Amino acid sequence: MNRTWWKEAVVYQVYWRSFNDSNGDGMGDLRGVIEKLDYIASLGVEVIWLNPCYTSPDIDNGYDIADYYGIMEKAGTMADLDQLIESAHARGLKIILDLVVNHTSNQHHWFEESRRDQTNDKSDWYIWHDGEKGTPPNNWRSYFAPSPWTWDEGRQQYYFHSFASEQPDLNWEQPAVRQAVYTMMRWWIDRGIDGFRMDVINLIKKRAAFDDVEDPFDLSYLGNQPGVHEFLQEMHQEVLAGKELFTVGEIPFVGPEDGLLYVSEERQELQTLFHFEVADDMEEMDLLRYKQIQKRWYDALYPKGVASQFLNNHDHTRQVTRFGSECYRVESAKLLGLMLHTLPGIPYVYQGEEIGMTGIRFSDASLYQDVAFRNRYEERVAAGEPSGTVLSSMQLRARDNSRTPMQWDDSRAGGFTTGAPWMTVNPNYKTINVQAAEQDPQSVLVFYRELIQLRKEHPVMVYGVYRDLAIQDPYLYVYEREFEGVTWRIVLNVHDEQVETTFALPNEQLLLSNYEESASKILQPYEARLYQTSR
Ligand code: ISL
Repeated sequence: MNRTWWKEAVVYQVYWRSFNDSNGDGMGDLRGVIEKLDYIASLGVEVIWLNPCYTSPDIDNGYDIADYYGIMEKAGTMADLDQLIESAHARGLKIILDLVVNHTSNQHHWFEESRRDQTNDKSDWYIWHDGEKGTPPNNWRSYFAPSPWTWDEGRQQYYFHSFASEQPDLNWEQPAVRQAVYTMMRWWIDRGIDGFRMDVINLIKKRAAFDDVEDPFDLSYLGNQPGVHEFLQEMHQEVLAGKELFTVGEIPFVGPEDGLLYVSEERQELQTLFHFEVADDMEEMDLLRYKQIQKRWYDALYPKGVASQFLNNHDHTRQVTRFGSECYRVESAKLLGLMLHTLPGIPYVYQGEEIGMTGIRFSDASLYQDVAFRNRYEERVAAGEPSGTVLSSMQLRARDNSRTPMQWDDSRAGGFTTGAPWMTVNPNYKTINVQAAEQDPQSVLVFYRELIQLRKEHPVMVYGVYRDLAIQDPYLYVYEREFEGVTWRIVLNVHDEQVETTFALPNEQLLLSNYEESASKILQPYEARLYQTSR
């Protein structure tokens, strides 16, 4: 595998609306991100992934774009974004933007034109289907709605949407749509951005026929269809080839063999991907399964392509709460960080993860703002399920878990805003916040900085071959990485009780651990150790 800057990078994800509010309106904004660039740079990361800030009615927090060339008022102005890019570059940070081109907002002028009648220039820019009002063309579901079909009175037809009805899917079969997307991508590259995080990019190709399916709740019919690679290769040729960019595709419904087709270096599509075998499919930590997933992806991808490592983002509950332990918050936050940064692949840090922020359970359903939550909650309650049961069954995985504001200090609203925060601040901001973490040498934040620094100094962390040493062990995750004569051994007790092990190496060089005393053969709950065993 050849050495390249982006393989060595750590990506920091900024969900700007919950990051830092510069003008007191209660919502984070681009100027707020600029104010915190020194903080982001202090982590040692190389790349910022900025969630969508384009003009949008904001039904799905910016993933419903009405103008790809404009900036949402809540976020700021184009001048702010230009300044953000420039100020990031001045600090050696790169910026990638979300590319959301599976769908637009229903307020995009393309859709407004397309829905006018069946003969206009953009009539086939979206996916229209004949049918009878009240009887959708098939039995599919969408991610966010009981049916992916919405009836349009003007056209007297249904249109297709993989997400909410306000997010109609573009018709990628129409070459003019593809060209419009490529033109827009080039425009952003010329503006100075360093790449794209491509939203559900393998959904752009639809099934050849919209036939009924046996299990509508298994949404895999929405993505990864034959022909998707032709689109991505074309996009690569038209936009990406020969440029120093970083591209990561959000690719649901793929296993490792298919995954390789998207990221194999010789195929020239994307550089890396997010798959969902963990975030979507593994409810809570199941270590045996997690190890298998890591092994299968490593075996399939390396050395031809590069994986991504993440356990949370703006869609997925904070990792301490879901995959670690709030009782061992600091220990498990460090363990999960150490694991993600030493497994093969590019590590992503979602804002607040670096201080061990936790998820939240709202006791009242009305406090959840996410369209996915609201639509599903209402559907289930309307179907007769008791509201309390619905609420409690949805709390752990609700996307708003990760969308509460960043906790900067212990002042009102966690220092996020001087106004009324758009979303409830987690009350634990009094103790879990950046300011407190900066003053505590044992904090998760200090640990993350050490972890990220190690990556800069040790190519084994990026390029080392991966070997699982105890794949059958239900509590311990023990693996080695080896590169050019250097071997690292990572020993993790992914468990809330002590475990005795022969994998602990008292005489070896300990590079990092999350307990002060780590010479023993007994591993404490969520203890994590990183040894260098040979060089
Ligand atoms: O949110 C999920 C599960 O809780 C995911 O399955 C998610 O819906 C899916 O991964 C697609 O996510 C992306 O596209 C959506 C947007 O709402 C998400 O925020 C984005 O990350 C539609 O654009």
